Amino acid sequence: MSAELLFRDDLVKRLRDVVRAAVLTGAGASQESGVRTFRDAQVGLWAQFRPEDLATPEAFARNPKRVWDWYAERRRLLQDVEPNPAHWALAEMERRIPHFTLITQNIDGLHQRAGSVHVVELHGNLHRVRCSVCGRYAERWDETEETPPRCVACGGMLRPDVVWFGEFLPRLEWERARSAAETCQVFFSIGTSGVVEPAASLPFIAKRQGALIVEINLEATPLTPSADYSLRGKAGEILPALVRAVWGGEG
Ligand code: BV8
Ligand code: ZN
Repeated sequence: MSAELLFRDDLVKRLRDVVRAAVLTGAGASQESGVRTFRDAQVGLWAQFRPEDLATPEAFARNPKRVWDWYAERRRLLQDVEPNPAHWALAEMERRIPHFTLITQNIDGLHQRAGSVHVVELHGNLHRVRCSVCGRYAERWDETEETPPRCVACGGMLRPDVVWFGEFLPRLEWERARSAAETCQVFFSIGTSGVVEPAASLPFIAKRQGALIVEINLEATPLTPSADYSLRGKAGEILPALVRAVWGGEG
């Protein structure tokens, strides 16, 4: 761990007084847990595909087995994965800030495993599936030789309960995310390249109503020029240090 990170006094003071905060996380928040980000090239069997070519309804219609097997592989890889200090620090922030909404683009469920309670999963959850015909949800299903497995209610093919490119976001989640962006005093954008819409527009909605924008990311993004503070580095190092600087105790 490098020397204790120093934060601008005005940032620390603003955060100490904050009552309403919203956070948007992307794949970079899970990267230190060992979960590949979308910017990382696909590896092994999947090297010949781009996520955008697998995470679409067309890909599933064309080759449901290949898409199901890709998500099954990502689910299997998650079995050996633990939340990292970024997830723990965000769970601590939720306990410290009276009105705190954590919006995530990630589908790995790691925020909940680290103790975050109010999590808005904009793009769904890899551990949940639903029937592609009757829409019935399932948290458990029988793995069969044939993949994708079939719905017990109607025999339709099961699919991951995630939002694919070209699909609408779940309305309730989007409404909760947008409302948090519209009412927060501080908006954090953490570990996201800020490319995918409509999630990428959330920090700009917050900025328009006067929220303070804090970005934590390894690289510059389209949001960087608009951020009040752009903290360049690893979320798993910056967030715990920030929590300690603002609230003391275990970050
Ligand atoms: C929709 C679930 C309405 C699936 C995902 C043309 C122009 C503009 C928009 C569009 C367009 N064509 C289509 C669109 C819309 C499209 C879109 O935005 N496309 C992009 C590619 C241009 N959006 C949609 O389709 C959305 N739906 O618009 O509905 C509609 C309906 C019908 C027709 C038209 C419109 C649905 C989008 C949801 C897609 N599903 N995930 C799955 O996971 O398999 S998106 C998926 O990719 C993630 O959820 C995430 O959102 C995105 C990846 O982004 P990031 O999370 O940011 O990850 P990334 O790797 O990119 O970046 C990581 C960052 O972290 C990097 O900057 C890195 O430097 C940093 N980092 C790395 N390590 C660390 C770190 N930072 C800190 N610490 C570290 N340790
Ligand atoms: Zn069904």
